[in-house]
Amino acid sequence: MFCYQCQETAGCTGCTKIGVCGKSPELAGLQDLLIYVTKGLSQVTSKLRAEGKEVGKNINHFITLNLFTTITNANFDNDIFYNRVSDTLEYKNNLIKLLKDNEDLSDAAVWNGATKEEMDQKAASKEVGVLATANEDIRSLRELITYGLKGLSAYLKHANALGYDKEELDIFMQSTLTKLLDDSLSVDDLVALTLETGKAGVDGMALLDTANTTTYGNPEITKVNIGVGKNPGILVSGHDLSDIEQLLIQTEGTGIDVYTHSEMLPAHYYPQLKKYTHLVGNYGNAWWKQKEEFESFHGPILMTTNCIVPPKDSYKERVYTTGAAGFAGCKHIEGEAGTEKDFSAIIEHAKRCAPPVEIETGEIIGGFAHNQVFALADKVVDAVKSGAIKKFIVMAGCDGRAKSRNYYTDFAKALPKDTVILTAGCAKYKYNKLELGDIGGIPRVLDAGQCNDSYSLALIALKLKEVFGLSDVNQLPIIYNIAWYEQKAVIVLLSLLYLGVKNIHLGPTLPAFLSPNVTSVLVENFGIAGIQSVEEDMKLFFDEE
Ligand code: FSO
Ligand code: SF4
Repeated sequence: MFCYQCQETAGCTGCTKIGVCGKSPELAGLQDLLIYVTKGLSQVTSKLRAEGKEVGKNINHFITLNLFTTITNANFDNDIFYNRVSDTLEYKNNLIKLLKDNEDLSDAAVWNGATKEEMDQKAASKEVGVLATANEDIRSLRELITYGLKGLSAYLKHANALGYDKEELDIFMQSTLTKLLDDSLSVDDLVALTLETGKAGVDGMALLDTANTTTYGNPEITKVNIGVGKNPGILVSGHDLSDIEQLLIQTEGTGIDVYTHSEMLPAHYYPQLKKYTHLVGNYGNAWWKQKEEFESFHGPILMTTNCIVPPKDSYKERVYTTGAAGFAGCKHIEGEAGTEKDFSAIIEHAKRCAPPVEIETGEIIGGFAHNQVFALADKVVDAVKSGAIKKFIVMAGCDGRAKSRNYYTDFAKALPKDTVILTAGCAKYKYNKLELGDIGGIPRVLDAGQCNDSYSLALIALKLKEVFGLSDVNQLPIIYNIAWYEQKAVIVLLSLLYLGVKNIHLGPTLPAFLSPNVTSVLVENFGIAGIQSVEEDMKLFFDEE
């Protein structure tokens, strides 16, 4: 196996024996094969479109889900991948029959395998997988784009689940996957395609933002309880708001409480979700602490997306998955995007469980997405003008297991008191319980929501640029110090680059999939940099004053 798609990749170079995430070599091969045949299917859909033929929404959603399923920590169930490869081949073969011209299709589009053995053999062949591209710069850019598309697929899937589609994005995704099979594309072509992927990222996050806010209202300032109640509970993790809504509806009046976990915390900020009185709080922290926290929760846990940590036997039978998430041996709740799911098995399970053990008490505050911040704009602008707020620090992104990530807690603590952190994603758990205080009533940690709500942070920056009459977003007093872990953070990064944001600091380490030459391109054109010690970075960011 060879996988280097996430920040925790072995030795900061690549997982080759087993994934640090728990992914086996067999599973890694199947994920590579799924990406390969999805590129093949995309070549066929792109050719069909070029011939003026329609491609159904079901195919677009299927391709989106294929990509999402291969994101870090989303799905650990080999059988799901055998099935998805097999379904991909079936769709593709049916669509090939509709092509007028089926000459010059790539191996990815013409290969077929009917049995698990054939799939395993193909997965291990030299055509499939990251190392199939020999040139390290071409490989680096192909993977950067692939991971960006994986991140985009997650956001599109959530929008699709709420009935929102934007066909141009599906067309872009599929034509780009096809281009990744094209050996005639140069480094320059792929750099350009990387920025186009960033544009699609902005559009994808905008689509999801519209889907979320139209369906559930605009996030508003909300205090979220981090203690527990006396009833048995169901813990909902991941990012899919339509899943938690359906569960909230189905648990109403049952005496079961619903808690959010990790990236589901922002569900509390939406008027149409916070209205449920049995949505009682947020339990625990970021994804990587789940082994201890799922143990003490006592009730069933619903994983709606990543990040799954392979569960311990002691609580595995309480873990349920749905959507793109999966784990062999855990019950999967079926249901296509946009359909009603039946959560009765989880609800019945919860009734047999003890209430959660309280692991902390108090409240955290959030809900500072664009609409809420715009409502406070006068206050924020006054604070900047009066000098009460000197700088904003965008610390969006992900949390993770690496000890080096304590940097972000220490960094937040060391920040001057006249600074405000803008955050989104699970990175916030490194500092959202520190009680950093407020500046004239504006909390020093403004949480916009999930990682895709980084879109809100970009809108806020653009609004500030407008209010202060600046010509360039980089003239704002904003520092970008982003923590990444998996592929959704990659599309957020590409989106920020597309929006023209410069000098982003990325940590705790730079991606292993960036070759030295590709890193140089990013450094020269965008001023991308890593992080140093907290002390050095404090000097770097604040010493000029
Ligand atoms: Fe975190 Fe996991 Fe939201 Fe990611 S829970 S790490 S970037 O899936 O998507 O922030
Ligand atoms: Fe390794 Fe990350 Fe790939 Fe898992 S997803 S195998 S930890 S690089």
